Amino acid sequence: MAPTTRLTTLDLTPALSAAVHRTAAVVTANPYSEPELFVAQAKYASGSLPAPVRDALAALRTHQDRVALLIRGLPLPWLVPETPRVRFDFLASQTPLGTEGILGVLGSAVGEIFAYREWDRGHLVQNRYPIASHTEVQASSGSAELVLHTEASFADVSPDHLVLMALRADPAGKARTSVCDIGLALSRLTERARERLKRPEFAFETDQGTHLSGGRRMTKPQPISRAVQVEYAQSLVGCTRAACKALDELAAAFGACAVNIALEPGDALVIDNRRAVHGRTAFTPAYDGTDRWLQRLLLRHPSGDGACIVSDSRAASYPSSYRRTLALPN
Ligand SMILES: O=C(O)CCC(=O)C(=O)O
Ligand SMILES: [Fe+2]
Repeated sequence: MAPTTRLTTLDLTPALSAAVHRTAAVVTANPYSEPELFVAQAKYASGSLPAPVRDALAALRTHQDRVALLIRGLPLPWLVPETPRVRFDFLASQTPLGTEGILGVLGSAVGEIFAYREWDRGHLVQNRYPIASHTEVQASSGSAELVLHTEASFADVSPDHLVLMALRADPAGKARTSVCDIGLALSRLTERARERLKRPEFAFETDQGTHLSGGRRMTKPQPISRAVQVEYAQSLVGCTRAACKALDELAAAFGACAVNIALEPGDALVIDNRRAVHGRTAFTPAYDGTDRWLQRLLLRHPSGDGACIVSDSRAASYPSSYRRTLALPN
């Protein structure tokens, strides 16, 4: 059987979980309204994370053969409120749940926290749960299969890592987060397909596209595989027949090598976005306050400019129907 993606797991003992709780308690700033202060506090506090947690996060950052780390047993509040039914940034007030500091300290041990201004009104912590009008959309607020992708593929600034922390699991147990080691998948391809992925022959189909290929409007064709990183989304289209074939081979290799994880409350999955693709299986939300709820944090290498809110350079090329459904700003 083909090897599958290797996931490192760190199960926190009650003592370690309590130590993470004490570390995160230093982060008192509201990430939804005081982003700079939140980042500064999280960075300062992360230095006090217990050694096993700090070491596991550092190993993910530096070891080329590790693409994802699952930390289990994080300290969640006793009471998580009902899962909202509308976008978090549309709620009358964005009161922190008390879990944001945990994400902040874990994330700061891996990279620099940032968010996109066009998404969630620039919230540094993104609350993701199913929303009825997004059912079929390729977004983490949808519930149809969320196909494999690297986060923010082909954006000028894309995350080096991301953290997905579960506040509430899918009560029906169907939703699973998929992760696949890109290097492992590439090693299964023919040399011809691997070489083809380095050519600028891959684009997204969109009515806002500036390029035409086979009569279709597309974004500017790009290589999937670059010197230091691979960027991918299952919705990419090949602009030549050979490119389509290479994409098919890659999708099959991802399918063979991916692992699926049912995130439980208190689990945080830290993913290396340069070395792994991720997605989510389909599930059936109830929209009754009990649905699955994740909080997400995006991280990048120290940027030098210190900005924690950046622009999503892809925003103008999203299909108009996608922008309408997700109510993205113009
Ligand atoms: O819901 C999940 O498990 C994954 C969602 C996702 O891809 C994301 O939030 O970036
Ligand atoms: Fe994602």
